[in-house]
Amino acid sequence: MSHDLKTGGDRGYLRIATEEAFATREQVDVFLRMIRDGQADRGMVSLWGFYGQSPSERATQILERLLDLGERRIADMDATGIDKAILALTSPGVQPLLDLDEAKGVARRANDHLAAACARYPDRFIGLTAVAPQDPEWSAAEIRRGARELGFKGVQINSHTQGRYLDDPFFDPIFRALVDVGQPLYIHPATPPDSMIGPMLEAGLDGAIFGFGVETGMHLLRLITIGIFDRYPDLQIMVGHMGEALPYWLYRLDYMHQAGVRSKRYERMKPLKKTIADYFRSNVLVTCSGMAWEPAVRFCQQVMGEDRVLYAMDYPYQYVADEVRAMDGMDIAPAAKKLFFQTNAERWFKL
Ligand code: 1DF
Ligand code: MN
Repeated sequence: MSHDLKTGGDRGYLRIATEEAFATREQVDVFLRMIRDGQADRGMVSLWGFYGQSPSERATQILERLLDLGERRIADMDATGIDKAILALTSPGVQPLLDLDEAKGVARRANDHLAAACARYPDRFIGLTAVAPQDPEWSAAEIRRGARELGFKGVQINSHTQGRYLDDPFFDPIFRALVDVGQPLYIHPATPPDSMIGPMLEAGLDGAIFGFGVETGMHLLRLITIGIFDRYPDLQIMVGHMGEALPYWLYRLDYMHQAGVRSKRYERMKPLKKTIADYFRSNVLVTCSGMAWEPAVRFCQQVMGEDRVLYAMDYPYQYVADEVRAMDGMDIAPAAKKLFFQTNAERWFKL
């Protein structure tokens, strides 16, 4: 496979990349300060101790690209045939910040900065709102500002917030705001919290290689099993990396969940209106970020439906032209390919 990658739809579809990251200098500087001051969790030390200050080519190239919301990013999109990028403040956003006012200020300024970039490149950039779930009421207001004033099309939360998960009723104002504005929630990975990271970190498995997926898949499962979609039937939750492994587990998840409910083994595990697999076909969307792998894409299309699997590049963490070519070359019907690259994103983000 060696075809030219062009924007403009020469293959019958536009390519809309749905998990694309940017950073602000202020955000990275706060991470580095927290690492220096001993306020960072082990995951931040591992992740941002690397990307924020390693002299390696990977870290320096990625940091430079994260900080650019201008010509360099557009040139990289042009070079790989990406028509539109759905942009979000990179993980872990502001979620580890201990000072609430600082967290809200960094998130609000990142949102304003992103909105200005989207205004400069209105047919290339689409924004997602960054929030500070440490303050759920403020986050709800920021979700409404993002949707109504900044033109953003969804919200990204980077998994746990200082060890707390979104199934905690504390975070309910965030879900009410999402349903109010009718936008999807993208649950992006973060490194696992200190309570979980130990054996992964020891083996170098805490980050994107594996820990991200374990943490984020578990997070979505916590939400499903608490009944989030019974409470909010119109809510759509997206996850990257081909569903953070959950689609492959669906059979076992449902078997064991139902066995657990029947036996009343866990107080928290209550009957749900639907099976877990059925929620994946009505309320969950997956993207192929970091997983440009045809068998996994087709498996998800088979178990979730072709309208629930979306393209993502994960720029700049995985900026690989040949992965775009591999996805172009998938042996799936032209109509399914257009859904994957273009129409599903237009539909679910209401572009
Ligand atoms: C990495 C990967 C970092 C992804 C990310 O954000 C990220 C990485 C800090 O490779 O360290 O978003 N990713 O989604 O695969
Ligand atoms: Mn990512």
